[in-house]
Amino acid sequence: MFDNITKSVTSALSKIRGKKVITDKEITETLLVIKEALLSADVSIDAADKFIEDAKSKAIGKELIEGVSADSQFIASVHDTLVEMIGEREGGLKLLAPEKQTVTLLFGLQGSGKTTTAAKLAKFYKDKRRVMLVGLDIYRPAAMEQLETLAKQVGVFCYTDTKEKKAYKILKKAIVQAKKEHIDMMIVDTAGRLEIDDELMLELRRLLNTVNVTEKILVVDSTVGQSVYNVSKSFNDSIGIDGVILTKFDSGAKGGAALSLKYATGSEVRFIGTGEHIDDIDEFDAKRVAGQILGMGDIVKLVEKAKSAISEKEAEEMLQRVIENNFDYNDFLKQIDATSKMGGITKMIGMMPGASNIDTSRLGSEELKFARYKFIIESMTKKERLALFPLNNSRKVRIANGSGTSVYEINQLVKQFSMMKNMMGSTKKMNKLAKSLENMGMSMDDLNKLM
Ligand SMILES: Nc1nc2c(ncn2[C@@H]2O[C@H](COP(=O)(O)OP(=O)(O)OP(=O)(O)O)[C@@H](O)[C@H]2O)c(=O)[nH]1
Ligand SMILES: [Mg+2]
Repeated sequence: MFDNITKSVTSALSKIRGKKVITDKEITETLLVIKEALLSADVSIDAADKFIEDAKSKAIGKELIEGVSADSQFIASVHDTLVEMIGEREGGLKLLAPEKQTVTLLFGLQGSGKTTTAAKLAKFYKDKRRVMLVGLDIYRPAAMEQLETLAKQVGVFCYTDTKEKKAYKILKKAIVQAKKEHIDMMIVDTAGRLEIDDELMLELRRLLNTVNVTEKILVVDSTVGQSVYNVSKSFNDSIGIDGVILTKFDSGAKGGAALSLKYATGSEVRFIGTGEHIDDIDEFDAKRVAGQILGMGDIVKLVEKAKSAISEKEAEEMLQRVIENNFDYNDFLKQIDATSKMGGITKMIGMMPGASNIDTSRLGSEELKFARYKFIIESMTKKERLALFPLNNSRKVRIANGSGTSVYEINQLVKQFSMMKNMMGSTKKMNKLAKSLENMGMSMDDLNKLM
């Protein structure tokens, strides 16, 4: 979805790759190319200007950190500035402890995708929370039916009332029902209007006065270009918004709205709708998006990690996860990160249970492959990284585009990941892993406790 920006940015960055010293002129030139790319993706001019100013002040005249190359450091500072512009908050809705009920109010203009998004969110959270959808579109009985149908499809509770003519009364009754059903997450769909008018705002305010709303989330059609900012500002001025969901990212949006919404309105993007299907929703993670734009994974983490070895705590956690057979892509990523710190791939392969039969003469290319795997995993969503479901083709294509790799490489990664998971799962091999961890400085006592 940020393909064009990524293309221009990576080609600008390639000019400074591998340089020992980057001059101020080179910094300025590179940043100007990035600014152009942002503008052509519909990022607001103000945000693009601020980006240049901030990135310059971070990069020009700064001393180099020892042991980290000049180009990595510059890219890391560009990444930081991008994240500041896009948003620092993690995506997703605010969740309270289970059984503490949250009420998320969705609102927005007509046809922006509120009802569809409500159902997508229900599906997204239904494994973690007991979800109820609530329909408050009192103007169109068909809208309530639409929600009921979607709720059935997803398999969550749904509360609607086609006879009641006051939205806040329906909401009140829904709350009572939700208590009975021990619902801990209510997602409330409201009626849309062609334009922002007093009547709509009055109705929303009435709802806000009726119940304790956890978050007010605006749903905006991203294909309207720069008007995204106006719509968001109007709603924010009138009732205050906690976050935004941008829909229809699949229908030709250039991405700029997602990148500068926070700068323009102070509200952060939480999710992006990427199609009409119930699964077409992605949590919006600013750091991941920034990495994507720079054509690489999370470079900042890369720089940080280059400075610190894998901690004992991490090793311990990883072991525990292997014992519980929860090994996921995050752990795989940590393993890859740990390679460089533990004396390269040869040593790590020696430490991997059951991996001793790998042909070590091909290690050079293995090293490269692992670097690419890292980019792939960093382009996955949080949910995908948990490896709870197989990646379908459209996900693979998205990840391949985001990480500058190919579906073929993703398939290879999936294969290797499954192999590693299996190897690690067997208890016989566990002892070997325990030994390796001991080599890393964990005491046998710690291991015994864990095992
Ligand atoms: N391509 C695409 N279509 C979407 C997306 N989200 C919603 N839609 C479509 O947009 C249209 C309107 O969606 P609704 O969910 O009914 O919108 P709404 O905001 O509830 O509309 P009103 O209740 O009339 O105000 C439907 O045809 C949806 O399928 C998206 O992310 N991508
Ligand atoms: Mg609707």
